[in-house]
Parts: sequence; C-alpha cells; structure tokens
Amino acid sequence: MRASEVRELLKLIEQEDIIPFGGGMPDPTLFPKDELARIVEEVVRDERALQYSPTEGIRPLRETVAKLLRSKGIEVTYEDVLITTGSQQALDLISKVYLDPGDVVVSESPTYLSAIGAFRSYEADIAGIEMDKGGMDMDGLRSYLDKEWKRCKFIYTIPTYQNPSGITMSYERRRELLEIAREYGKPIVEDDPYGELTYEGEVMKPIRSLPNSDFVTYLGTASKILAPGLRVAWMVGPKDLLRKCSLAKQATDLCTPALTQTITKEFIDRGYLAGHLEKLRSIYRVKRDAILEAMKNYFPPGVTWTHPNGGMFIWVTLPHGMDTSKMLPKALEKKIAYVSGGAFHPDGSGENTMRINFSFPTLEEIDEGIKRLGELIEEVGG
Ligand code: PMP
Ligand code: G9A
Repeated sequence: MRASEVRELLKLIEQEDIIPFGGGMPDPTLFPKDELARIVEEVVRDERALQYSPTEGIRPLRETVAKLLRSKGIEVTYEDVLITTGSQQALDLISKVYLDPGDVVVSESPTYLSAIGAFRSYEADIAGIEMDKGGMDMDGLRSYLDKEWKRCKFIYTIPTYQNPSGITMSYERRRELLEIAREYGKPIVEDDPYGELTYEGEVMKPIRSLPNSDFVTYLGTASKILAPGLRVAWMVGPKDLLRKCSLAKQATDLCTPALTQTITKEFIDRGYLAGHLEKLRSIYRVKRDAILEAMKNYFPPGVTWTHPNGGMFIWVTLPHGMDTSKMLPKALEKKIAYVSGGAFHPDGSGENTMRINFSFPTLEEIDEGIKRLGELIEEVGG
C-alpha cells in the first residue's frame, strides 16, 4: 500500500493558504445546503434512517437509482443495484472479489490514482494502455490481451470526462471495447462519476447502456453530482459479482449509512437533482472556459493541454525533460498545488505531465493560480 498523492495533498491544503488545483473536489459553494437542510430535518426523525440497514442498500434508494439509470438507457431494476460507501468502496470490493496477487487489471494510462491504489492493495499489477483524443487505444488493448490474456482479470475504464485526462472515449471505441472484451472473455468495469457533468457537445451514453453490455459493471456516485460527504454510490453488474461484492461488503462495513442513503433518495425523489445539475453545469462551464483562457494567456510555448467537454480536470503536458514532481515543492512555495502526472501512470511514467482541477478553485484563484503556474514553468523550464 502506498499513500495517495491526492489524499496527502488534501491534508496540506487544509493547513495552508494554497490555490488548490489538486484534489477532485466539487465547488463547496454549490452544495445544495438549503434543500439538504430541509431533508435532514425530516429524515433524522425517521428511526429507519438511524437504524442498521441491509448490506445491499435501502430498497427505496435502490429503486430511485434504478429509475435514474433507466433514464440513461441502463435497463435495471432495484435488485441489480448495490449501494456502496462511495465508488471507492466499489473499486475495493470488486478488487477483493476478482483479484489474486499477480493478476492484472488493464486500464487507460493515465488513470484514476485511487483505482490504482485499490487494485495494488490486492497485489495486482496494472497494465496501462495509451490513450489519444478518442480514449483508450484499441490496438494497444488487443496486443496486450494477446500477450497476457490469462493474467488479465478485468478491464477498468473511465470513458467519460476521464479522471485525470478529461478525455472522452468515442462511441466507435466504446463499441469496439465491448467487442474486444467479449472476444477475450474479460469483464469491463465502467467508472462514471462525471457523465452528468457535460458543458459542451454531445451527452455521452454509458457503455453499459449500449447493446449486449450486460456483462459490464457500471459504477455511479452521488459524490460529484450532490456531495462526496454523503459517501453514497451505486454499482450495477452481473448478478454473481453483485452477490459476491455484497458478501465482501458485509465484512467491510455491514452497510452504507441509512441516514445518507435516505437523504440522497429524498433529494432525487423530490426532483431537486435536475435543477442542481443544471446549476453545476452552468458554473463549471464558466470555470472550464476561464481556466482554458488562462492557460492560453499564461502558459509558455511548448506546453499543451486537453480541452474537456465536461468533468473536472485538465491534463497538462510540459516540454520533454521537465519533471512536475520535482517542480511541486516550488509550486507549493508559490502557494499553488496540482497533482503530478506520475501518480496516474501505472508504470510511473508521465514525469512531464500534471492534472489540474478546475471545479474547486474560484474564478479569481483560477486566473491567479494559472498565472503563477505559467511563471513557474517558465522559470524551471528555462
Ligand atoms: N472513480 C473516479 C474516477 C473518481 O474520480 C472518484 C473520485 N474522485 C472515485 C471513483 C471515488 O469517488 P467516491 O468514492 O467519492 O464515490
Ligand atoms: O479526495 C479524494 O481522494 C477523492 C478525489 C479524487 C481525485 O482527486 O481524483
């Protein structure tokens, strides 16, 4: 087990006055506090919300989630839904069920660093497949599976507004991925915390909603669309896997808090989610535009970055030979924080890359922070 660079950075940011481009945190001023306060006031008087609850999740929330998923084209009933304590727990449970030491998970490279952490904690290796503008490279995936078919236990993907790159997998690739996975007999785990956060272009349908995708395990979460403090998420997958994950969950935490499950359910059932998502999209769109504009204004030549249509992250590549991890102490001196790219690469490469979050900082911080970062890159890069 290794420390997560994001978690360590969060500790630091808590203590100091640093412009935070590091953690993937929602804008705290957008939490729907009034609606939540009204709901909490009622829910906390409901003794069922204060009681232990079934490991699979409270049935009313499972039904609400199933309905939400059906609206995205994922045809499920409540019985297909397992509620988890954050999607992070789903990643842990899936690993616990699937992975033995020495097994391999195939993922995009770069990928979500705490997924790497979850897989590694079960002593699995992660094989990172390169990406381009259309997502994971399918030729790379095929040639990896040709070599290491046996060791690979599943394919992990974040196809929409990926953490950390902001890249979205095209429909062509989504279909090809399904075909390859079926051909090689490997399950897919589709992690989708950002799919609702579209600021531009087409709203992408999950892989799990495409034809013949029943073998795909789909992870959704309330963290980015409502509040991560609730620790409420959901998992849909093959019945056998769901059953085993629920057994694993019994040993892990017995159940996700009924209190936060009920709050989440009420928030969705009272019809607050759609309006809230509209608000998130409109404000994050402004922040995304502002950060792209600031990068254009302040970054020196030779620096490139992605232009995500949604989500929370921009992936920045510095000229070859630069090392963002070595540069981080200097960035912290200048009171700015980012996550260096090596943390997201299963093989530790990507020294000259970094992830920049734009949902959490304010517009003023975005402008000032990117200005300081541009100056730093110029200083260090010579
Ligand atoms: N997967 C991805 C890709 C994420 O970005 C995150 C949060 N940053 C998670 C899973 C975990 O989210 P949570 O546990 O809050 O649901
Ligand atoms: O706080 C966390 O660890 C969740 C955020 C993940 C990220 O920054 O990718």
